[in-house]
Amino acid sequence: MMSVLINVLGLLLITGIVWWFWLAGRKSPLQHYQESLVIQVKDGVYEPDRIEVPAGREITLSFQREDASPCAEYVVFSDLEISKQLPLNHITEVQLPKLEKREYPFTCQMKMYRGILVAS
Ligand SMILES: [Cu+2]
Repeated sequence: MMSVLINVLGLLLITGIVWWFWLAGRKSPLQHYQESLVIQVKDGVYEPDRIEVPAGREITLSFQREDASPCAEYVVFSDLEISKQLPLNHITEVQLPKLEKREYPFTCQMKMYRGILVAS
């Protein structure tokens, strides 16, 4: 009887893990860039975290950090060598240079927060 219970629990655990990774691997919808867009930084995610931006012209992204943990303190565009400090509960603008038509990841300094710019 006990072993049946343990098997059921094991099965539930595996299902839970698979479910978790399926959710984690799911892509959020692509958000079109507009100047009024403000990217929220909270609960471990950028919202939105996939943004379609125009290639070939300079744009400004706005970040609003609501996560007090040091993890969220910087946003880093490693391919562009841009790193910007985000004061808490504040909207911070990040100027980007002209982009090529490709994807540019942006993360926190520890890469827990992850987002992607799709320049097209
Ligand atoms: Cu972090």
